Amino acid sequence: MSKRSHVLGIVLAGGEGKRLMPLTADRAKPAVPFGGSYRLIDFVLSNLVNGEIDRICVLTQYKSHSLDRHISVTWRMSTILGQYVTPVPAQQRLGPRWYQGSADAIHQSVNLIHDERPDHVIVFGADHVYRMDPRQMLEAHIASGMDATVAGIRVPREGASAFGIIHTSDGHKIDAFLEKPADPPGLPDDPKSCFASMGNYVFTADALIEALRVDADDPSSSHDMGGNIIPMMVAKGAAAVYDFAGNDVPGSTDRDRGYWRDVGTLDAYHESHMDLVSVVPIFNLYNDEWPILTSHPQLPGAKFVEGGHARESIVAPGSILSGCLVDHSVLSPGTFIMEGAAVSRAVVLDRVRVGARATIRDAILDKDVVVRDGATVGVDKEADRARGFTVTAGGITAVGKGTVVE
Ligand code: ADQ
Repeated sequence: MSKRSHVLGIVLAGGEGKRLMPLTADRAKPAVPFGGSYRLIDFVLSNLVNGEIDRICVLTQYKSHSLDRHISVTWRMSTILGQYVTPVPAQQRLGPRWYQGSADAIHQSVNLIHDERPDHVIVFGADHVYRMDPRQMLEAHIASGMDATVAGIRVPREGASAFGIIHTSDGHKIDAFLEKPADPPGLPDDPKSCFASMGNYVFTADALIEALRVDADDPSSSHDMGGNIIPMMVAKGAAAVYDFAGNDVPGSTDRDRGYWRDVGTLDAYHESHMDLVSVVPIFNLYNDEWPILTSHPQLPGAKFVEGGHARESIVAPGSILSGCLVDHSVLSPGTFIMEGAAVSRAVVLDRVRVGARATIRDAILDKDVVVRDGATVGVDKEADRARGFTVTAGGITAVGKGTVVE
């Protein structure tokens, strides 16, 4: 058996994604569309599959219908070759309850690890936009001899309380791990930055199984990977950090090497779309040495008529831009925009209709939104709120699926 068959990939895809409402009103966060043609989960699955990790269980839970369908349709691999990507819904194997936290999700699915008998288990989150070669982290883990390795990245201290914060004095062994501390300590060499956990882990399989068992018996635990399992392993002196800055993905540009975004909020979601459309993109989707994979709908190419044009934008197939101007925007498949409409800094999901002379600015329009002729979104934030749209702290207006904007 080849070495890679001893690794099992587990993708945690059961998060609710409350802060992405209304995009997560009826789909799980990892199923949220991204970048015109993708779903968020395509990034982690592409990283694993490009890195030859090809036995992958995706643990799903909330509103998982569109996620399950996407995984089954897009990512089903060859069982003959022993490759698979399987959605595993919450099974209530250990009683009539849903998963409590991410560690409980793995514990309830521990039979998958027993069945596969891997030496190592790679546990990655499903909510991030990035490229990463997991083999490089796996090699570092094996070389360290530790039970667990946590991927870490420097992030600005402001906002770092959303993350697990890693303290290491030798750049290798984790001395302390604080899950989402209110006031995260800065780094000695850069007080304005923190070393954050990316929520991506590599475990020695036996050590993970044992830690999950101990955690399951602890009534005071919230059964969370970042909150409980990693701190338990750190306390044993058995956890190392893997510095993401050293991960070298084939075909990366100087600009996008080390790019990683947690798109957990609407502002972060909008901002990371803007990273795609700049002339020299901060995140480059056009890297064919490490492709971001998905299935594309059977649609004709985008069409531009009556002087309709787009600049610094991604326009997905099946779209028609008629006599309008689209600027710094990402349009998903089947977007129709009519004469005289102006769309700027917008993220538009599938099959949206924007009527003649409408104005869309700093906005996210979910699937099947219809903007009537002459209507506006994002121009008057008070009016947006009054109409029941979500307006973020960063001034982005989000309009929920199927809304008709008069
Ligand atoms: P969060 O992302 O806030 O922090 P969590 O909500 O547990 O942690 O989500 C982690 C991953 O697990 C996500 O992909 C989510 O979809 C999934 N998930 C959550 N609950 C689940 C459940 N019950 N069943 C299955 N999957 C579930 C984590 C770490 C931090 C780290 C950040 C980085 O805890 O330490 O800094 O990720 O974004």
